[in-house]
Amino acid sequence: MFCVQCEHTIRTPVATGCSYAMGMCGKTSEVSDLQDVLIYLLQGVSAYALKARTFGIIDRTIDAYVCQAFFATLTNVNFDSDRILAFISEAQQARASLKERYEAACVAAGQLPDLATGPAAVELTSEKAALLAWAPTAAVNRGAAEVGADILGLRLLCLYGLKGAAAYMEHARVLGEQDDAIGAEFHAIMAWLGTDPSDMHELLGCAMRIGQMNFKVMAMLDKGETDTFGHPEPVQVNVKAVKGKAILVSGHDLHDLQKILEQTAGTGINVYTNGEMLPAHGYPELKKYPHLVGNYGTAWQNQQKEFAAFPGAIVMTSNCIINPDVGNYKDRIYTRSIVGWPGATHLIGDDFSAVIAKAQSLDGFPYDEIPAYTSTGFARNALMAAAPAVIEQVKAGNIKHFFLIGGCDGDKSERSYYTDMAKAVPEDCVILTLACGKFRFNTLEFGDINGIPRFLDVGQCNDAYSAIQLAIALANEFGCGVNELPLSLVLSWFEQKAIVILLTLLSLGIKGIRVGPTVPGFLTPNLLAYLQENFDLKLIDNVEKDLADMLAA
Ligand code: SF4
Ligand code: SF3
Repeated sequence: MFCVQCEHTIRTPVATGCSYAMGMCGKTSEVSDLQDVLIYLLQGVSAYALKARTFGIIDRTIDAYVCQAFFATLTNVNFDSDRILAFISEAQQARASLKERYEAACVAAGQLPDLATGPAAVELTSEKAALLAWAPTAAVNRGAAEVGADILGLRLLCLYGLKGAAAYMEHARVLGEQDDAIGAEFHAIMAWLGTDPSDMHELLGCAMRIGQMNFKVMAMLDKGETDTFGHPEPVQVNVKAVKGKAILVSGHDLHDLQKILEQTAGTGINVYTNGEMLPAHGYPELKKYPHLVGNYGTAWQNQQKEFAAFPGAIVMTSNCIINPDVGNYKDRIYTRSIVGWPGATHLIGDDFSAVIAKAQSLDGFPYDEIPAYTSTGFARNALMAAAPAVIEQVKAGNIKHFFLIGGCDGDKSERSYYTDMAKAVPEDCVILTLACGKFRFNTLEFGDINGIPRFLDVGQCNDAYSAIQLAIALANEFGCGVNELPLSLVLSWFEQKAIVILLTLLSLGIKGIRVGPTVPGFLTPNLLAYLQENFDLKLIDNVEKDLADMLAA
């Protein structure tokens, strides 16, 4: 196995990357190798999806499938080799189906089909042992010795960024949003990466192209969420337990939460959000359910302790799942969509009766805890509504600076930087946040500046789209560029959704972003130097120094 896609990757003085029997996340070498084969085959599916498009043949089911299967290979999503094997089989069928239609169209047009090579041509069995024996050919670091670490690093930057975008495409599709132009762009990039490109400039261009594509994907997802559930509104969310039977819903998929709320109405079961599901409380079509009682727990790395203590059923709608055997709750955690853990019940379709029955059979919370609150719901519309008042306060000199402190959480001790930074932000500054990194500071008291809250939770990681919209609106109002605003971005990364958001921000020309807690393992010193030179990308240092630098800028 070789995997270097997340911040947890194994780093030794001699090598970086998880390359032994198991990754730091608990992904076995078997699952990792099968995921490599899957990605390789998906690149072949994309190659044929692209060729088929030249004849106007678009298969939206296959377009969706490629993103779903690719999403299954993100960090902390699917640890079940049987499920990855099933994706591999489907990839082979999808590629064969597109190939057949493409070749038939070529015959009809009197053309010779293009010669298929690499991932488009490889013929594999569906037998696990044979796939595992062949997997080194598909390894994500294939050819590293010939091309060198910089080119490999760029290939991985593109592959992992595209993976993040595929995840958001799937989140949007679940809400009825699919765009054929974005699909074509996705397949073009995916197929091109399957050709093992080795031109530095083309790869750098590809990384920016992925960032730009993902901006459109985030806009599409924003549309799906707001069309379906309304625009988020600022709301206080109880983070303490309420007496009664309970279901906990984690991950990013609001559609699943809605179905669970519908099906639990009138049952007496209370529904809680966890992790990236917290912003759901702001959406009118979700917050209208009185039995959506609050948020339980914090970010993914605390799951084994928090889920073990949760006296109800748990649903994982997307990333991040970690080993439920630690904490002994595998019999009451349910996976959805692309998520998988061997032995955990996987639910297909919109029927959550098994989850409800499980919650009914468990004790639930024995008493009400004294409520405590966090806030969320400051997405695009709420921010825009507040913009005139914010601008007034900026012009009056009452708001001096904006900080976007957000991104993924994780368990490295260096991540206390983000809590310390939030605490150190001066009282005349506003903090925007998003994604699961916010749990480090979202129950602190930040107060307000003449009625404007100093702490604004924009939403999930993909709601970076809302933060970008606010930045553009402020820049327009002040007649400057986004880089000239008194706005500093301090981001934390863990997995591939964060990588694609970073690429999006860079592709929009946003400079001076600080990232941490560590440099991605696939970025070489040369690549880091390139990003520092061209985008003024900075690594987090110490809070005092960074804060002084940001305020001075
Ligand atoms: Fe290692 Fe992260 Fe890959 Fe897991 S996802 S194997 S921790 S690099
Ligand atoms: Fe967190 Fe996994 Fe990335 Fe959507 S839930 S941000 S780490």
